[in-house]
Amino acid sequence: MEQTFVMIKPDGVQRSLVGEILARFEKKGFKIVGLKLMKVTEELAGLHYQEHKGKPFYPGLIKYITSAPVVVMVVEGKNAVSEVRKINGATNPLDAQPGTIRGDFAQDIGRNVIHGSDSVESAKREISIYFKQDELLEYNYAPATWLFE
Ligand code: DAT
Ligand code: MG
Repeated sequence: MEQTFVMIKPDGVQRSLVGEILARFEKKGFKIVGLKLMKVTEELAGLHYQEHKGKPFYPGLIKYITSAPVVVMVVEGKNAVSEVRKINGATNPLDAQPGTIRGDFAQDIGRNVIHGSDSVESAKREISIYFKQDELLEYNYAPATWLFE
């Protein structure tokens, strides 16, 4: 099973979308392996978005992501990385299909509500930025019997 890193960004928390968004991942059958509310520091934001350093939108992105609490989680499931990105929708909400999180809840690329890792390697890197090992739980996920043949 694959794990990926997901963040409900400050706008998602402020707009009271945490329950709605969590429900989408739960209903898909993803196992939640780690989950917490936290404030992203400048240092963590710099590590997370290092690939975007120097781009015109970078300062605004850092200001946004550090502006208020976020919810971070690690979810596990079949092809979790790409499946989560499908559920999230296109980066620019204007391109995101209805039925996706960004398509349903966002309008602006600078306030696009949710983050999901773009590859298994990115997921590993991002999980290690936001979670300590003992915050990731191993447990028996009862629905698995009914999710997988
Ligand atoms: P994604 O979040 O879909 O992985 P990304 O990694 O290319 O997208 O960019 C990270 C975040 O940066 C994205 O969620 C929103 C912001 N961003 C990206 N491109 C942008 C742009 N052209 N203008 C403003 N913000 C942008
Ligand atoms: Mg990205």
